[in-house]
Amino acid sequence: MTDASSEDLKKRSEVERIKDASDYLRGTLVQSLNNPLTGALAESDTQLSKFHGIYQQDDRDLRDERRRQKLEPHYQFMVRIRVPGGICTPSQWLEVDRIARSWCNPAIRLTTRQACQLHGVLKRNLKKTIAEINAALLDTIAACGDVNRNVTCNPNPYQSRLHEEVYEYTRRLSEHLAPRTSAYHEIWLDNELVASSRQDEEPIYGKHYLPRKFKIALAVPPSNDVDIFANDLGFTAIAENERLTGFNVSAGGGLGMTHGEENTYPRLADVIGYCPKSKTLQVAEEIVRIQRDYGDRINRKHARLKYTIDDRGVEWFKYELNNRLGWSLDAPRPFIFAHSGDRYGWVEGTNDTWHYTLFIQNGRIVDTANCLLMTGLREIAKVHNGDFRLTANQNLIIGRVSANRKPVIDALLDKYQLANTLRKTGLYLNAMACVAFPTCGLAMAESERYLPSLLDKLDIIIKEAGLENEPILMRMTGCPNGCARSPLGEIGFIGKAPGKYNLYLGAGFHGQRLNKLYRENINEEQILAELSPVLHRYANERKPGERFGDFVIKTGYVKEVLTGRDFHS
Ligand code: SRM
Ligand code: SF4
Repeated sequence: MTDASSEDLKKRSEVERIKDASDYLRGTLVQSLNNPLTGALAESDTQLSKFHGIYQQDDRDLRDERRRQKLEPHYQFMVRIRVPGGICTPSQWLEVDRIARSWCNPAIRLTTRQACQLHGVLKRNLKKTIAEINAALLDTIAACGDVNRNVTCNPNPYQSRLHEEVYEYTRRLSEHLAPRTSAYHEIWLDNELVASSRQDEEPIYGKHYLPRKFKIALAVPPSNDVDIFANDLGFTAIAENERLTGFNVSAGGGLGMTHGEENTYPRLADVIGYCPKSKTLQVAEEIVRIQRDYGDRINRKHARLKYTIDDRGVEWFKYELNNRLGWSLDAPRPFIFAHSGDRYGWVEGTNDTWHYTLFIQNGRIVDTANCLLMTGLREIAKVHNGDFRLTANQNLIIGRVSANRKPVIDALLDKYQLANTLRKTGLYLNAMACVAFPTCGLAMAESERYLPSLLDKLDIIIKEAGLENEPILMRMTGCPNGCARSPLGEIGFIGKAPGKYNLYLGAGFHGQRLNKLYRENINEEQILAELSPVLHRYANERKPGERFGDFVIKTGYVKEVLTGRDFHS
């Protein structure tokens, strides 16, 4: 339960004690920001700043050199901007672009949850960065921390009407579950009006918030590009005659684990029932409350909803939920997911509008000697009057382009050579890597900086095998936290140490099955040697339409994973 006696609190994790003493997420953040003697925050504030969307990091490439020079680490901050459902306006894009070039590393990082991150913000620039983000009518509160995070929703421009309805629920869920404390406005926006009407109540979360992060996704079948089953809570849209009637509810997904600790594992959510759309917020709120009351507050490695459900059972969970709702979820309705990737290039939507999906390698928007991606997108934003849609595969959709504006966008895509990537293989276009080095403090191996060169080598094998057009889902992460959803890759890599990865095979093409460990702790040479025969055999022996993930199970390379608890067995 969330209220804790001081005896209880002693048993709980350190983060629980920090939350308890934080006065609704205020802590000593103001003092930390004003301390000129260090580029860092006080340690307890580094936990609280996450709830405000801010991670303290240091440049890991510089760590050794700074240590040698007896300097403190090169502290800097990552700021995560919430973009519910991934939709923002061109003027918001221009603002984020400007802020990135003013106060951060001049790059925007699109994330696997349709948010965007700015890296390299120095402590002295944090306040203006956050204030300017808010001035653009975006925010960072609850982008991280033990609360509900950015709510994702597949952008599905080719099903615009249904998507619009589902997007509306995405927005409402995001607002409904946002923290109510006025700490954010007081600290970052100097909002005196808010300070005088200080808000200290958290009607949904209570003063200890949740035991751990909480994630919600909404999906519009047949697309599962949000990987709905990787979320604590999922709402799969059920429609009749293209109008939304309600949602199938899924609960208990999460992908993180710790190497060598088999009681931590990735788990896919169970579909537990159907709710009419009018009840969506109530269902979400009660599930959040169950997790608030029953989630593990002692061991943070065991604190996600997936463990609450596995420990007590799905039937207990359904009973508890129905009890709290005062009515029961219906039986789940039939639905079919067909894919979890993005559709590149132009797609026609409704009302004479068009949408262009652009491949962004690993979500990194930056100008390089070879490609002025950031500049090109800025120029597009200046003339675009539709929207931008961030996908959960780290790509970008230039959305709602009118037919007469299409040639203008085409000309800019051409000028900045942004569409060149469409000539890449199906493996290339379906690969994702998490951030990892140099900013992520938890990285054990390279990911974003390494995947492109590995892909160039794998592409040679892919072309030899004649698999250029075969979409194969490949995911790489620099550690087992799974930020690029590596346990859902038909080919998954999880970093173990510099240059060494575990290789997993056999996830489902539309996000319906976890993969399984195939080889442990291997280097690049071994990766290529291991994958080459499997890919060639797939090319020669697959049945029409057979997916790589299914093939490697059928041919015995790995066993099928049926539940999270099976993952390590
Ligand atoms: Fe993540 C922690 C980056 C999506 C599971 N994640 C981190 C941190 C903040 C590292 C840290 O705690 O110090 C990473 C910051 C790196 C950096 O330098 O920017 C980080 N996670 C990311 C992003 C940016 C990866 C990307 O390449 O796009 C994604 C941001 C999403 C967003 O906008 O909110 C991101 N993280 C995910 C996902 C995928 C998803 O949600 O669909 C997962 C797996 C699903 C899940 O939550 O189980 C994920 N991140 C984690 C975990 C493991 C959580 C667990 O339950 O075990 C951690 C570590 C933690 O929380 O202790 C983590
Ligand atoms: Fe960092 Fe690990 Fe997440 Fe990659 S998977 S961003 S290395 S926490």
